[in-house]
Amino acid sequence: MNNAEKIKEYLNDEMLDALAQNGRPFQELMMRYNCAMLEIKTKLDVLNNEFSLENDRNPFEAINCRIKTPQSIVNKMKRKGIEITVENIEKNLNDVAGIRVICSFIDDIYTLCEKLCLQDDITVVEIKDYITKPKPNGYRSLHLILEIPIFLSKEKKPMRVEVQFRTIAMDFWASLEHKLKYKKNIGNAEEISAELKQCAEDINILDMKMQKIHNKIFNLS
Ligand code: 0O2
Repeated sequence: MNNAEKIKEYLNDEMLDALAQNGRPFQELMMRYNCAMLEIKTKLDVLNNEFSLENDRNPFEAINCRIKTPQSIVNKMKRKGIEITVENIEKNLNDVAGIRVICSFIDDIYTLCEKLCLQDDITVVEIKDYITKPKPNGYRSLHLILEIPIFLSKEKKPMRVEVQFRTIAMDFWASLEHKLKYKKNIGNAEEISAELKQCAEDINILDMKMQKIHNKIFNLS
């Protein structure tokens, strides 16, 4: 089975023919996203190491990396009404390579974000601060779209990676809310959305209280 056939079998969607017929360019694009994601992940690991040594604690609870699945890429392109080609994926999607950083405290999120954005091989394409300005459903996270060059054997390519920073509590909330988004035929969806929104407010209060207690313990302002 060649690459195009493998992709076609896995994808099982007529809209994916274009990608399947372009098996090799699609694989190359995913390889480039993977390399960019590894570079940013290494930078975050370095910051985590340095911060841990200086402050005697890890600012990150977890770092998770993922490359968007072909099916999820196609769903998003369809949602945005974009023709599905390899070129259009690179041009229009910012979150094919994604890193989620889970922190204990909100202040750590902003400290680490600043340190990452100041690195001179990184270009900050966009910052969406859904912590200061939550989404109407209550979603909170700090999203960065970063561009980083990857050095291949014959060329240097700038690639985009989305980094999402959130607290443990925000992550707990987002994973439950994500289930509501993708579950079909929920009779009481409105009631659940209202409950989730209230939970998001409660979580925010909790995150701020935990930050204050932490600051008191360590005599931080
Ligand atoms: P999935 O299935 O999680 O991958 P834009 O870049 O402005 O065209 P986009 O991509 O929606 O629009 O940007 P945004 O708002 O930064 O969202 C990017 C990702 O953040 C989403 O990817 C989700 O993973 C997450 N996210 C954003 N809003 C919500 C929300 O309300 N609830 C939850 N649980 N997650 C959210 P995808 O591809 O939309 O979804």
